[in-house]
Amino acid sequence: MTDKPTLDQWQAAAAKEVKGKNLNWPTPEGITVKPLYTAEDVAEIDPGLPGFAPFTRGVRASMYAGRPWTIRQYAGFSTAEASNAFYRRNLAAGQKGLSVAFDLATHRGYDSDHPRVTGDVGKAGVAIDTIDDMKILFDGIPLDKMSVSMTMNGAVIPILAFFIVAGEEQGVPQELLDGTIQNDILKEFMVRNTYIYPPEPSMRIISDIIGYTSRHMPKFNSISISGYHMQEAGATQLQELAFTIADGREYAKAAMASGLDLDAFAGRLSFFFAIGMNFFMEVAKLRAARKLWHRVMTDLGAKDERSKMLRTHCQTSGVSLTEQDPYNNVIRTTIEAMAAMLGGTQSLHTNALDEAIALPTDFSARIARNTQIVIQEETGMTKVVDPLGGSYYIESLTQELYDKAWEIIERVESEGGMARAVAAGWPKAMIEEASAGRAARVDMGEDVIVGVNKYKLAEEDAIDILDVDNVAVRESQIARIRKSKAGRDEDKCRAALDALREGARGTENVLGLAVDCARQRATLGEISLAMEDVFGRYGTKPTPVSGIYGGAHEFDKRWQGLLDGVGSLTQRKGRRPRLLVAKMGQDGHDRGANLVSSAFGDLGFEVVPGPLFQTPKEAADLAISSDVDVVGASSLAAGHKTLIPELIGHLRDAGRSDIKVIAGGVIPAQDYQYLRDAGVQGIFGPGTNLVNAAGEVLRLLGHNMPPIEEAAE
Ligand code: MLC
Ligand code: 5AD
Repeated sequence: MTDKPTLDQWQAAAAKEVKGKNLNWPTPEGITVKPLYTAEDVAEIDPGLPGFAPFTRGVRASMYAGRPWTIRQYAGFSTAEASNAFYRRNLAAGQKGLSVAFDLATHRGYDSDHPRVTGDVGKAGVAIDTIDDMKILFDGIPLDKMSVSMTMNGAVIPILAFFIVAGEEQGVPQELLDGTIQNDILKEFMVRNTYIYPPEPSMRIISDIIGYTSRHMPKFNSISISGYHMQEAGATQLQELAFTIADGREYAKAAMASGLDLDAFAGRLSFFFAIGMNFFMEVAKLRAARKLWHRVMTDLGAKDERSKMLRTHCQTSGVSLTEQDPYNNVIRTTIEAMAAMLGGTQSLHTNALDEAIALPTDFSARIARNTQIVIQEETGMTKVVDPLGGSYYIESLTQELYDKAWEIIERVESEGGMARAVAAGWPKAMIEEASAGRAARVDMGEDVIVGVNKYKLAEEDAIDILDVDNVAVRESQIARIRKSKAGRDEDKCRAALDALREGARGTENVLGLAVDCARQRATLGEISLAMEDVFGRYGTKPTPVSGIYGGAHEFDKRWQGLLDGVGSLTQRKGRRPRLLVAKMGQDGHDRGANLVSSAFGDLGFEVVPGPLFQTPKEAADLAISSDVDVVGASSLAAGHKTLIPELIGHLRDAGRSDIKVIAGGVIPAQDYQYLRDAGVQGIFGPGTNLVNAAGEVLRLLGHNMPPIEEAAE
């Protein structure tokens, strides 16, 4: 009989196989993943049982063996009619819950007829201006049977009020409404940017909603505390985990400070995480999240076990998907969906293969939905609860993430909580640094993305995409606003809005007052404005990080070539080249804009990081007053065909056609010619290598830049 091999023997055998190469994997989370985990790694770890505290293995005893997670696809575009028809088709084909995506005008509290939103209406989601739109959105969908999630944070008061009144007018009392409102403002200030009011009144709105729903809507989840957007903005999974739990703690504390009993509302706090490509890390993240939340709620004094259960929705990662060779996205999404379910999610959205280019079509939505249906109904994977429980690697990684996240949560706590940390700006800065590091690793080929920086196709096939005619949608919305206003009692409507304004000034629950406004046919813009009169509208200036992207390229010859190019342009002009990074319309996705600002700043450009939400005229004025050489318009929310040509028109009218305009972001190839005809001189789609893009910009500015590939040799 031979002795059992020891760990030392394994170590020697492995080292011999790889000739001494270090097999440890340092992850962006600061975790050193080893090539092997054994019983020794988990000797101290007891993950417990599913359905029991601290819920590491899941919040339900039977989990998917009892009831599978909810297939809940996030969707919305164009008008309420078009979105309603899309929802009904999806439900007939096996989707189980609804999840509404609103357009950016709605998010930011503007009616479709507002001059600031001409490029945004119906584009990134559905346009909702009045209670009549909301009723059409759910036409034929019984709100006492279907659970509905609504992703809304800025205009959360009018939207929730419309939802309640839509239920009422369908014959469903609010007690029976089942669903979730995102209502998570802290991450908006950090990464998503669809806020309206300053932080303090925004936090009060959240407490008002938690108070109202805990009293009147027992089945409704009052908040969806979201890490998703942090990961999309470039956060590591550890950052996403820690800041999300810290956000949850902050909301619970704020609601308690407003006089609510913790156990009266905590059972309806819910969560939302992104699931990216680091498969095991994502599984461990969800397990660690449940354990962390149990600790946080116990510390805050929760008595009811339901209050300590972290229930979550997940969405596969948008940022992990590519425009290039987009069929690979089906594979990526399948892997991510498996991580979400093995991590024990309650509800899941799987992204469509055209994610990096446009909103889903019926075709791409079908594949995305069927990804979940196939896992649920063909694989047997749902039959066993927490099947990865007990895996040496998973248990050890869960514990490591838990410990590291707890350190960050304690730092947040010691500095006065998450609202303070967000105001101080360090979580956002940490995320932007992680994002710049990741972009540099991708651009240098260290992190592989198939079809983008390795195994590239010689030629890409165009795919059919959904294109929304925002001009037509805007016209039909304006007609409906007019009709809705014509049919209302103006005096009653004004009185309800006045009462809301007064309530906002005082301490009355603003949601209750907004429900009265909705009953009187006040529009979303009017309800938002009544509160804006009291709270004000919030704005921030972007502050791009410096040194990270450039630092990572220090020894890259191509980077050196670019630095030389910027140097000679500077000499020739007598000043450094100047770039305005412009964000127009209500599109708050600023990851791309921040990256471009950082990278060009590191190259020696003078970068003017434009404020969010500019009109084309404001962006043109800023370009002229800053005397820039080039404007880079970053567009991730489909407004490019309206906004960028308008910007060019304003520059031309001012006699400054010499200022060059380039465009970047989520711009489908189908739109390139349209933009070129409008005068755009360079277009950089998703997955653009910033080093190559910078070379093109230098050439555009008249520098005789050799092609980047040659420079690399
Ligand atoms: C579940 N149930 C069970 C069970 N499993 N009962 C017995 N045995 C089992 N095994 C019960 C639950 O207790 C619950 O009842 C009911 O079934 C429903 O299950 P659930 O697990 O609560 O699922 P669901 O209703 O889908 O709720 C999931 C959620 C919720 C709690 C995470 O908050 C949610 O749906 N969130 C979705 C958020 C979302 O879609 N966001 C999109 C963001 S997109 P009971 O009575 O206990 O409730 C975005 C992009 C962008 O943000 O930026 O624009
Ligand atoms: N319909 C479907 N998916 C959407 N997303 C955003 N808007 C919509 C919409 N209207 C998805 C994308 C994006 C994430 C924030 O949500 O996957 O990455």
